[in-house]
Amino acid sequence: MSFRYPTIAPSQITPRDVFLDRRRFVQSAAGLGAAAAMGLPAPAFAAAPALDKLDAPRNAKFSVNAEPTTKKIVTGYNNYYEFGTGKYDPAASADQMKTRPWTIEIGGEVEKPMTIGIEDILKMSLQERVYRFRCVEAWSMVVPWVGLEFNELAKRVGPTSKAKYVKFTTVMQPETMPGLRIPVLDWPYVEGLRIDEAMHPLTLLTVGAYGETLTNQNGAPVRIVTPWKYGYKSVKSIVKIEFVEQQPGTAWNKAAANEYGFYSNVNPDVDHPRWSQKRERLLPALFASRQTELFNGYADQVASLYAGMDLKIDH
Ligand SMILES: Nc1nc2c(c(=O)[nH]1)N[C@H]1C(S)=C(S)[C@@H](COP(=O)(O)O)O[C@H]1N2
Ligand SMILES: [Mo]
Repeated sequence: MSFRYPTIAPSQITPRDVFLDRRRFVQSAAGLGAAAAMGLPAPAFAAAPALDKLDAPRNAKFSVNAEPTTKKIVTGYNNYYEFGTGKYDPAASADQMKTRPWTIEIGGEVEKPMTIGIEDILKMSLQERVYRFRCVEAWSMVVPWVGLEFNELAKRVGPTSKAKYVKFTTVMQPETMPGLRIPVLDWPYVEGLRIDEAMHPLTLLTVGAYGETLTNQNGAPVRIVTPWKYGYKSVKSIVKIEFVEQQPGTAWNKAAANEYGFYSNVNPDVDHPRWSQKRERLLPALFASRQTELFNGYADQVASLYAGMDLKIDH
């Protein structure tokens, strides 16, 4: 197996370096066509396609009125532990991930199990939504995601009355994901939502951002975004979706149940055992000067899902 490591220590890479590196990569990828024409073998990094344009109308009803965080930050400062635990590791080393061909296997408690290719998902009714996005580590961003309501895909398979939860699984590519060798999480990365959360119109099956297809570090080619929950619920690079009867074990809950509950709704009154959730650092701000909002500001839309639940216990 050939693992690829960044040649510079991740701690030395600044967001600016990452940005310049990406540009260099896109430029060299443009040269690949010429190499192929001359019958030369494509270099290893040919696996990472250049980003495609993905124009989709903005859905104002489901967009916040806030200035998006720069693309440079959103594509340069990430959590994607399959590529390392550092915030700059994914941008530095995710270029090798293979995102074509790509299919999602959908099954479990459904009428019509199916396997759908990414090309078919890209043909569905895409829209842009500017969402607040909040990591449990108390930083936040505003991102113009492109995708479709997850419930539109779910309707195609017809969940049965036994489907109480949805389980999402990330791809395992040991040859491109050096982080899989480190047992920091129980791989593959698995996340789950209760069926009504998954079917909620805010839950976005996401294929792009900033008018382009997703970068690998942001979870190409397809991921979930649930804007009222901490970021780790937004599982990346999905290859399997299962409708299940029991609450699935999830990556972070299995790693530390007292720190990461199943629901993981953004809540200023439920601190992480090791830090407060009262405030957040809206990037690029250096200080946590913004007040955390209950359900990340989406209470009007999602609070009713949790009526009768004690949010301090079911956190
Ligand atoms: N497969 C996978 N999905 C993942 C993660 C991960 O490590 N692996 N990290 C999660 C966390 S903690 C966050 S905050 C978001 C980050 O998404 P972004 O890098 O697009 O901002 O992805 C989530 N999805
Ligand atoms: Mo996160």
